[in-house]
Amino acid sequence: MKISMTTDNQNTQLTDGFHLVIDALKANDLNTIFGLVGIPITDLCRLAQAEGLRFIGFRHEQHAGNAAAIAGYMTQKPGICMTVSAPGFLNGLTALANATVNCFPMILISGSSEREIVDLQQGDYEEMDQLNAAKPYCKAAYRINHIEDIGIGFARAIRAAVSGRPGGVYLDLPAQLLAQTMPAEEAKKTIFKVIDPVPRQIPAADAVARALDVLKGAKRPLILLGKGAAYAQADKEIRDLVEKSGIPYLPMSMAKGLLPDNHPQSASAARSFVLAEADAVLLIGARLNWLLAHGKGKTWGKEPKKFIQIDIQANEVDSNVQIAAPLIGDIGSCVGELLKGIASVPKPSADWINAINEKKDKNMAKMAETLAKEANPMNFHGALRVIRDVIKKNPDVNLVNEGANTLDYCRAIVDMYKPRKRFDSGTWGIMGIGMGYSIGAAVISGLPTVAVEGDSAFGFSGMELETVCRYNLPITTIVFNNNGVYRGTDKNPTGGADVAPTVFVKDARYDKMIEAFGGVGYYVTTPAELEAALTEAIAAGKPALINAVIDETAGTESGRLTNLNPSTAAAKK
Ligand code: ADP
Ligand code: TZD
Repeated sequence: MKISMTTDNQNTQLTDGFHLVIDALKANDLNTIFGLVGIPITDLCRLAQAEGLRFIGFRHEQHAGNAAAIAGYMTQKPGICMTVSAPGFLNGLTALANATVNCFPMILISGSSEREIVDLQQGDYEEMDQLNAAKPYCKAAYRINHIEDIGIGFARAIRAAVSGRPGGVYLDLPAQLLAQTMPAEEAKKTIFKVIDPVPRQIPAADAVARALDVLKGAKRPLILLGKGAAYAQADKEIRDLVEKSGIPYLPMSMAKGLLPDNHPQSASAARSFVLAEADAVLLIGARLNWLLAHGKGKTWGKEPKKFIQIDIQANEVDSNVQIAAPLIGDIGSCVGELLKGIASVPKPSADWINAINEKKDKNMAKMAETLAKEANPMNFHGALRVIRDVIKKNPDVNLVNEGANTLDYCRAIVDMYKPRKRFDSGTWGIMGIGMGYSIGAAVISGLPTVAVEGDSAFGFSGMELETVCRYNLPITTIVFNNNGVYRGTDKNPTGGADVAPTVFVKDARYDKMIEAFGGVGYYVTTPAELEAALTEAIAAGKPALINAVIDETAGTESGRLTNLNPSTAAAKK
């Protein structure tokens, strides 16, 4: 602990809130802060850097928050985002809410104004009741009012973020707290490392037996891996369970690569078939939300399914349909227990496996044909074919992905080979995670990162290119430029001067944006040019942006989610 001052009339050495906040972070190995400075946290950020923490400064708090969230997902430690009061806090709150919805652990730490003035609404600089504003959008929200509570306050925030179902935590630091002082020796005793912040949660033996019974009775079993399974870092246990059981599996988007996508048991290429035909489904860290059609309806076929659900959150069970065998605990422990009994489960029948393989072969041949077509101008498939090939040669690359068509096609076409390498719009289908997730992933892993971005999606966080360049991060952003949201062809039906709601400036030169900050820009119009640029950019390990010109007629409205658009009678005319 750094001693900051002494009192006048005695020799007691004092410390202050600034130092103790840094000490609490350091004691818990929270060594990276993603943030944006201003009153009252500027000195806190300076001091953090001086004390050896890494401070990554952003241009907008939402992206700092997204970087913290993805850092949390990658490390199982809460990612730290630091902001100023009211507007800075609110900018960060979107990221905190998104982290919570996605079950990523993070702590949003915001400075706040004078409580007395805020509570009487007397009009302080950046006045806001942040604690109450945060509460509905995160897992827990705390304020530390007294310097001697800083250690405990951080312990509560850390535990709330990472234990049980991970999520976002808000921590309010009033400006006054930072300036409070106390004797340094006493202060030392208040700061500590949280013991066992993610305790193992072992499932009950009868629940394990019930799950095994469902598997034993299944004729057409399926394993569904969600991003909870990727988060859990139980990679070996999960792989063993899949391989020893012989059960085909489907990875959800961010679980791609948990087992390599070219694994023979992957049923990705027969997704619709297995969801409709399976009679028993083992969910591992995946919720039956909209991304899985709520576990019912046409997607899930005619026959009723028996679900086994492994999750840490007991009340997730039965959220949409009845779960035959809930298995509550941490994924590592639950899968470990299932493994002990898996030898007693008969292998899936040859009929089931053959039917899946037949479907896979057919669908893969069809996809190969589509991908092989040389469309001019370049379309999504042509561009993604070469990205798929480059990622295959560089399996350590982190892949960030958002957009509509850009997201849906990329998820389907680009294979992943290692766990926790794919980061995307996730549970909310949010746009704007691109640069934040890329910066977080690159900073945490030190590895090359490629962001595959729709041109609309990119716009939400585009200014963070400056951040990418400032920290000289190995991030290559590929903008799929089709001149608009979904596509660039809509017309204003009135013939007026304003373009249609979905349309952008034609042939915008996003590649010039990164040049303004010293990065390398590429302008490509063919798959061959894209492949060359991407290969070069990854090898260089420096900030780059590839403006990939895509046929503006190629996209469909909302990508694969066209059916979620409410339609008006007028639109049907
Ligand atoms: P996907 O979008 O990939 O389907 P979801 O985000 O819907 O995945 O589901 C993730 C689930 O994983 C959540 O219900 C969460 O509670 C659960 N989860 C996260 N970490 C763990 C863990 N360590 N052990 C058990 N369950 C976990
Ligand atoms: N705002 C936020 C925060 N999230 C959203 N999901 C949207 C708006 C709505 N939206 C989508 O769902 S996808 C998308 C928007 C604006 C962008 C699609 O256009 P794109 O991708 O250029 O990024 P494609 O590949 O051209 O379709």
